Amino acid sequence: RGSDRNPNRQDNKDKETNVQVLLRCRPLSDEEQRSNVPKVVSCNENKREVTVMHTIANKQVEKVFNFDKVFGPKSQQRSIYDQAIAPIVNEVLDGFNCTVFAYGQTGTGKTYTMEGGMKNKGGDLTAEAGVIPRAVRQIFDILETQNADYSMKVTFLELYNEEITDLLSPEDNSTRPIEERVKKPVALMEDGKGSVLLRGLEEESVYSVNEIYTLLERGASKRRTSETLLNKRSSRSHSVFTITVYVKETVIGDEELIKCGKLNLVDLAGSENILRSGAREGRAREAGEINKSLLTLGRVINALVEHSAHVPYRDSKLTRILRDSLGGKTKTCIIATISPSAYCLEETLSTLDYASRAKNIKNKPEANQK
Ligand code: ADP
Ligand code: ZZD
Repeated sequence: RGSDRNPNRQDNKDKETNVQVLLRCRPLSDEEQRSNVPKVVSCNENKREVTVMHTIANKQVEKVFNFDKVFGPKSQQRSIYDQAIAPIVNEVLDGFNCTVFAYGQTGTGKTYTMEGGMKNKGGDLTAEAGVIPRAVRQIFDILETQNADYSMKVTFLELYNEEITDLLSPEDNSTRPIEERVKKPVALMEDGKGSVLLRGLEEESVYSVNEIYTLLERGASKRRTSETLLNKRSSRSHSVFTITVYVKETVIGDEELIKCGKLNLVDLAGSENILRSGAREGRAREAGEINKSLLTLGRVINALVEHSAHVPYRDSKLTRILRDSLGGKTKTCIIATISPSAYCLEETLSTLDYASRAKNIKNKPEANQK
């Protein structure tokens, strides 16, 4: 039970770093522009400030939020990556574990930010490519330039209704009905040293960018298959792409050291699922609508921010898998995504509050040793 205690309480204050929280506001879509949807959000990137205009009892009220970085509706995939994510990837290659979460209402650009739009032809990145393909590219570029002796493994999973699906497991060919094909449950277990183990999850060793892109394609296609089976699955599921890099270091003498760093890239379920699941218990629970992992993530954040003695990591699969990213030794960044539309006001304010609270989480990043 001792392991459920908040590790952040007293010691090692000097090594603590706050979780970095970035805010990205998407542009109005063409259709929203055509129908003159009113905007209530304005972003000031230089002041790292987001202002939301709303009306309370016929009075115009402005609410201002500050973040570590703010990316307005015109921000490009490349600039977010270069400014916010590239430094994180460098840390991974220095032997740190790092996690990037995308949090926000469905339709605000979580998947666009983490994965991006269309696939690129022939391995070149398009302007639409998101964090995952760019991170993969940067990792290979750096290791190749350094002429490093390295190896790499990737996993890609989806968590839906507290069930883990392996997005990389080889498709067993169409002899079985489609609903049986996508199922291959992965078990979450403890390894005895306090870390979790995902039994049955395919860990693919990869040697080139194109090899990873082929795996991403497999993952994206498996996800599409399961989406057609379960209506709206994507907005209710979390996906976690993990890349682990091992770099061989030759040290003075002939001792061999292996530096290991892990990067988790997490596309969370739509945040509107929390509000809804709180409101409709009972029937919603049976329908699998209560997003236990998303609810628990919020509770874990609250417990950490309030320095509670008990942090409920064990209450959901997501928080068990990503425990070290919240109050642990991992460097963590949250990208909160919002829409500028007046019709999303309530959700936008809720996302901004949530993201502001998360700024107060402290981690104690520590490089891995092997
Ligand atoms: P979510 O994953 O949060 O549900 P999506 O990533 O699917 O949202 O984005 C919803 C739609 O908005 C998609 O069509 C996507 O291409 C578009 N979109 C999102 N963010 C941006 C952006 N920053 N610039 C241009 N289009 C965007
Ligand atoms: N967002 C797209 C996938 C989707 O929802 O299908 S974009 C990127 C990260 C993880 C999985 C897929 C991808 C994606 C892609 C698109 C089409 C086929 C395979 C993979 C992608 C985008 C740019 C470069 C590499 C991969």
